[in-house]
Amino acid sequence: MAISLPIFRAPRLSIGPVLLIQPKNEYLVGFNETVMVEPLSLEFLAGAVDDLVDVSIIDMRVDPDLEGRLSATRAGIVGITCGYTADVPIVRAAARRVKTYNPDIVVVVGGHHASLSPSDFFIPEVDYLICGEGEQGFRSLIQAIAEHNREKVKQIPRLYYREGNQHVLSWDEDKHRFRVNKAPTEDMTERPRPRRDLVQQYRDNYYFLYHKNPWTMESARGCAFRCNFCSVWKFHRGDYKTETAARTIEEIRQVDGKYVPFIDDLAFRQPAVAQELARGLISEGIKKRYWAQCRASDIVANPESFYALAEAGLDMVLMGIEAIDQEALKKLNKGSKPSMNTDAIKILHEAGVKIWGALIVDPDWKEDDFDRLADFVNAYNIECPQFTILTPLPGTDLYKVMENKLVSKDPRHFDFLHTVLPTRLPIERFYERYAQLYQQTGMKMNGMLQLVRDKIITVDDLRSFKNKFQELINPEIYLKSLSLDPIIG
Ligand code: B12
Ligand code: SF4
Repeated sequence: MAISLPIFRAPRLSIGPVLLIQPKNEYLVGFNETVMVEPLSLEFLAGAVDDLVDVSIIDMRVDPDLEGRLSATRAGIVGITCGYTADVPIVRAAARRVKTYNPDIVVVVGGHHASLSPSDFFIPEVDYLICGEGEQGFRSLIQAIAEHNREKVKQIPRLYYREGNQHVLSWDEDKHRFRVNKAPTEDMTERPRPRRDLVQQYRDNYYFLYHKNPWTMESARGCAFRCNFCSVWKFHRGDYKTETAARTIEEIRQVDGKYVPFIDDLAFRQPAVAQELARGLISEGIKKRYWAQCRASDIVANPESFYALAEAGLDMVLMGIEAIDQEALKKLNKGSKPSMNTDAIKILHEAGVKIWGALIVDPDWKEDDFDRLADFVNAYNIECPQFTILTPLPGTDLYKVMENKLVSKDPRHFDFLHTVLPTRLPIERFYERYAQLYQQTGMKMNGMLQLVRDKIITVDDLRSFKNKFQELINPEIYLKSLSLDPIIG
């Protein structure tokens, strides 16, 4: 007879349940139309506290009824995520809605943008803000709140607490030493499991390009590089860490969907781990398709990893090509060369992996710069080009250099699809050329038709993606941003 062992859990705390909020950004165009995936950050946070309190997630991109959920869950604490700069006004608005509903609910904010620009949330409706990775800090905060222990709150590092009208930083280390790990680390492998079940009711609404019902995966945090436009290494303070292939395989085995995007900023950098992952997926007969963000330098240095991963199901790689000439790459401190990018493209194509090429459009461009970029994308048959406008993000090195040139500090413009810097071409012409880039290169429909033939996606999936994509090729959409209504509050 099987004996069931008792499960020892920390005693549950006597505070109201926690509701974690993914807000909805309705401004402008954004890439929301082409990708909307589960709020993995909130799933990890939920996994970090679910032995202490009841916890649930509302994804307002699908269910806008915040007050209904506050009432149904009787939440005593809410956590709101702010990953994108463009989300600042909606996060503030969500905090206000919570406090209007019930001023006693404790409001905590965190996330990528919030960590790099905390003062955006120094408003009376935000009680606490946690910078950096959230699992440990959020757990400690909930424990401290349950114990009504203000001193304990102040011991939590990189936390802002509200004192009257002021937000005060608890404490921070004097100087952080970079930790770029070459092998999996314990804190990654032992971090809580994401509570994917908490977004089950929203699953059918998530999409990744033309793939329905994607399940996202995380196997690394941070980045080993120092691009000057990028906020990732700033958020992670220069660290890079990974989990074991075994844990990743275990998680992949458990997810239901067929398409699995890895959200790591720098995936498959450690060849031994990448190859163990590929071998494991193959030997276990796990048949899914994967998407990941990888560096050209890693692809060129370890092509065998990518051949193995392709065999295991790697479908598409987002590669930060960024620029097509050496001078521009140097200006961005990208640490790569044009020949490295084109070599990596060839390796991936030989392996049968499609390329999502991330390319930066400089507002300072002349007409022929746009032509050259379109020619490059077509010449190298980049299946899924992504053109983002050079944007000095708060917290980056580029921001420090460019701050005095910004033509807008409206956070809604910081979505990489609108320029916040002056354009050399007249603004209408700039957006016309920008939108044309998508028309001139587009998504390679041949590849997509093959997916239909292979029954990986349906004709309807393809049609709905094409309709959403139309927004990106309409310059009027970008020009609308010039006359946004002011933000209230
Ligand atoms: C996966 C990803 C995507 C995916 C999906 C994103 C999504 N969730 O919808 C895709 C590919 C679609 C995407 C697209 C874009 N993305 Co993106 N993306 C990411 C990426 C790589 C990982 C996000 C993630 O899931 N991380 C894993 C989780 C576990 O980490 P986390 O979110 O940081 O959460 C932790 C902490 O922040 C904290 N935390 C988070 N929320 C909260 C809340 C509370 C209360 C607390 C206490 C703590 C806390 O705890 C969590 C666990 O430790 C980030 C980079 C990054 N490292 O964050 C960029 C990033 C968020 N994306 C960015 C951008 C700009 C975009 C794009 C505009 C274009 C582009 N450059 O790629 C588009 C637009 C998307 C859109 N919706 O309009 C920027 C945002 C910059 C900014 N300041 O606005 C980032 C930071 C990358 C970068 N530097 O370019 N993206
Ligand atoms: S752009 Fe990519 S490679 Fe460069 S620092 Fe950011 S995450 Fe790392």
